[in-house]
Amino acid sequence: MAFRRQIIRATLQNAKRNSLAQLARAGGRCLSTASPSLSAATADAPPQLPPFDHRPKPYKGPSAEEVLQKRKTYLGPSLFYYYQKPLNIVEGKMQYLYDENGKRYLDAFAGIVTVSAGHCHPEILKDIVEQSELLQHATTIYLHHAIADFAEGLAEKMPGNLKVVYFVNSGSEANELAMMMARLYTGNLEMISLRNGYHGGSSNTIGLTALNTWKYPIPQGEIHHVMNPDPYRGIFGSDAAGYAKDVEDHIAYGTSGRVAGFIAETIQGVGGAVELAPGYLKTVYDTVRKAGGVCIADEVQTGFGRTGSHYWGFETQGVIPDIVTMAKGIGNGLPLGAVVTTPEIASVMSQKIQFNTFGGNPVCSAGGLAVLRVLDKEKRQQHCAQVGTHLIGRLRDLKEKYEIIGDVRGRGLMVGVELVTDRKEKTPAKAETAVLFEQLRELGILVGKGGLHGNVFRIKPPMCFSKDDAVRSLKETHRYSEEERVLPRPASLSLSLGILPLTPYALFLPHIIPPSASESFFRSPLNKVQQPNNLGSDLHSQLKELIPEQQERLKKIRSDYGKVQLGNITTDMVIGGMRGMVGLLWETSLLDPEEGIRFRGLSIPECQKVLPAAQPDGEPLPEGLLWLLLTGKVPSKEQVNALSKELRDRAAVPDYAFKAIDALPVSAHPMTQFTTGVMALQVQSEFQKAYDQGIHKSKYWEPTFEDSLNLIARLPAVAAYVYRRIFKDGKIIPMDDSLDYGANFSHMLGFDDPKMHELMRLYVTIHSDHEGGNVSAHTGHLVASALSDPYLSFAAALNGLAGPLHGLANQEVLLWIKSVVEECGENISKDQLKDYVWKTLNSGKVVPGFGHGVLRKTDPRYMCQREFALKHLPKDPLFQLVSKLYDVVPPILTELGKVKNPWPNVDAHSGVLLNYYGLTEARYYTVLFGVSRSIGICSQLIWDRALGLPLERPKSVTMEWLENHCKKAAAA
Ligand code: NMX
Repeated sequence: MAFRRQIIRATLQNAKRNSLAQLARAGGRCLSTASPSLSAATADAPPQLPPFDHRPKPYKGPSAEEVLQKRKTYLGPSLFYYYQKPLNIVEGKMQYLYDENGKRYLDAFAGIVTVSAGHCHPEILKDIVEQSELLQHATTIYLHHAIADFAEGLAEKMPGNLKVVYFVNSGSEANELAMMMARLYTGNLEMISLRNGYHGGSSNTIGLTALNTWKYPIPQGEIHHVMNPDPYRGIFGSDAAGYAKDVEDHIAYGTSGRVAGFIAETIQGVGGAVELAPGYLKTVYDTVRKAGGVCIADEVQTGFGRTGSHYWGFETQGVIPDIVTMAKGIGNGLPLGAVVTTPEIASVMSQKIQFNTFGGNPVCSAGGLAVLRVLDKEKRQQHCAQVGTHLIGRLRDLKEKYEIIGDVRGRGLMVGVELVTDRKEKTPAKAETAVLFEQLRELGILVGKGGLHGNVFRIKPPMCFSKDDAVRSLKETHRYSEEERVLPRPASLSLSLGILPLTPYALFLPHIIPPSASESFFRSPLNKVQQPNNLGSDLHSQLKELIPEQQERLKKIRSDYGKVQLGNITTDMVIGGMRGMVGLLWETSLLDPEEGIRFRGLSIPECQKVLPAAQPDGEPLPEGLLWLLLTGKVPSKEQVNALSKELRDRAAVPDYAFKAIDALPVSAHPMTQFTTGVMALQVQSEFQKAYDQGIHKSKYWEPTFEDSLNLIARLPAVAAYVYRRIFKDGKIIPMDDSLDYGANFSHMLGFDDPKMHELMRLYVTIHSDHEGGNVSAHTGHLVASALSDPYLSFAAALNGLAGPLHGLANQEVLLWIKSVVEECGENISKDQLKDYVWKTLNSGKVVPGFGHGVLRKTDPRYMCQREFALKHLPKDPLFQLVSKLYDVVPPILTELGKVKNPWPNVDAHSGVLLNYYGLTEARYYTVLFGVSRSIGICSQLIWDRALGLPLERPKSVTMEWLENHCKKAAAA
């Protein structure tokens, strides 16, 4: 509450300051009684826009408010607008825009990088008007010179054999067509695009786009998103080789080996002006072509000289694509797009009729040709180089001065300025960006915003933007920085003034983010989970704040959508283990068949990036993941450290739990011993105690929280006891108070190699949760729904985990691999391996570690373990064998014809890593899995209680019932 009050106070102060400053400007008066920052603002009169010889026409149309109302009534709710108070732009001239009151704005975003030559450029207008007066439309079923002239003009601008032009109406359409060409030409289906790329929002191109804020949950097609070669945020920095290798690996492991094509922007537009690591496209184009694919350059934003150094963006990477797509700047505002390719690729399109009603219509073609001519005549490419170099240089100077500027990048007039709250962690300064964005508008400067977090200013003005304009926009940014309204000089100063935490981000955000997208924005992982975490420093108080709003949310979903159908249940589903049936609420994670698991919206690589680690660039700490699963927020390092300590403080295991284990024969399976220990811990259940004392149901979550944290804290000691009892003569190693959860677990097991500590952190993190339908999670949830306490529920879950088709596969894989080595030696050839796989299958067994009930791609948990192995044990013979299996097994399983996912799952890799560091006893592995799983199952259990989820009780039917029902349905 106090925080909200602070936000409102800060907003009001800002608003007051702004309006006073405006008053002062309007009246030219000096407000001598103003606050120090206000007097600074007024004394230093704002620099004016450079003089410009144009008078806007008097505007007689409806007001901004009326337009907005009409838009809301008659246009789709997904339309969004910039600024808290949307701008009614009614006229444009070159690099300037005018609002309904005749106020002039410097346009540094060009109608989203579309107005290339300048708003209403007279020469272009003249050609458009002349053509419109003669003929607007007839289509290509008749001849017209405009389309042919324009195609010729465009082809002349292209290098190599890129000579055949197709005209369409937009960038999305261009990319649709390019993708279709790639598939038809190569005969392959799978496309590769870059994460953080944007290629359109139509139902096919949405699959190519790789920014969740723009993607509706519809089928995305055969598309793979590879690592973004982002020099600022990417894990390999500017080293293109690492990212290029990812493409090679992705083709080798994630596709059939043959692909249709690869598409990339050369400077990502919507993604925040991210320039690809130098040399990247060269290597990747080679790789893709070797895999049978074609290379597509998306020049929708980078083309036509905007980058300054070159006419086309791809030329900055020294490559010639097979297909080039373009739109936006090509028409200077006309709805126009094009695809240019080689005659050979184009020939595949002639097998059917390919036609576009408006593509290349006379008006657009005349306008497009005029754009080409004007850009050349006015030497706009050279101009972009000069002005852009100056602008980027000056912005880099600012970066030296202001901590908050994390990165200045781009080329020519395609510039990005990324704001971060701290340079080391590169935490997106979303709130600060939003505030500065509003204030720049107040000053008459319109920039764009981009990047997944909306923390990158996109400066991509009409190409006639002058040096004066550049200076002016810099001055404003700088002046406001100096006034400490938004960007106080060193960021630490702003923190000490308390300004950054007070930014009215929450108040601005809904106006900046698309209203319909805003929901997905709030759900979108990095935006949501990285919001400042101001709720309190411990988990319990965070939950206390979060629970009421989530209870309300669930209530609303039920009342608003309670009757909405989520799919049809078929007989197949009833008999087939309920596959594909949506029937459980599970908040902590969601599994996408193609993409793998997301923890509270974050993929595994994203978690590796944003969750606090014990070492620089190290693996995430499982405590951080627990925090994330419980609160939906990424914790700070301090919060994670506090949680580590809290778990250590809760970790004492009562002696009778060990005695219960000791009552079993040492030969009992480790999972049996482990579950026995967990059952013994139940004696201390706080939930059971509170229930016996008649606790009110609204308070159930609190003792559940206590039990869950105690259980998670105590499991490593119980699990380590089982290990040491069975395999190390019962010599117990006590906990080390200086270590975090994962490292301590490794230590108590007897492994103190720092790399094993890292492995354990990774292992626990990735095994923690896998949405709710898997056997262990589902069992825990089901048992808990009867109000069994967390110990009873989790013990039940462990019993499910101990099945060979589920968690026991952890042990089965290594035992199977060892049996391969025993029979055929370590240097087994692929042919021998194939024979061994067939032998396993023919003996009626499954190949452990391959296949999945939901996933339809290689498990990302497998991939991150593979990356760990490549980093730390690339030469290990068993790892080499696992790699070989990746080549050998999937084709065989595919050949069986019934396996839905022939690719490896998490279990295919974990044993080899553990074995390498000395944890060789495969029979024990599922216990490690069990410890990890407690984090996900208990987190959800706390929410089950907080949300008051009911007893789970699906309807079952008999075969007779099914027969009767289906017969009746068929007759009807
Ligand atoms: N080896 C041989 N046959 C397989 C395999 C495999 N790895 N995977 C699936 N099949 C068979 C499966 O047994 C079934 O055959 P049938 O119709 O004769 O009963 C058929 O292919 C169709 O199965 P799917 O629908 O593809 O898979 P399902 O959802 O039934 O099962 C698993 C998923 C994971 C149980 C299955 O793939 C499997 O048994 N894999 C090996 C064991 C394993 O690695 N388990 C760990 C899972 C880890 N994880 O879930 O993350």
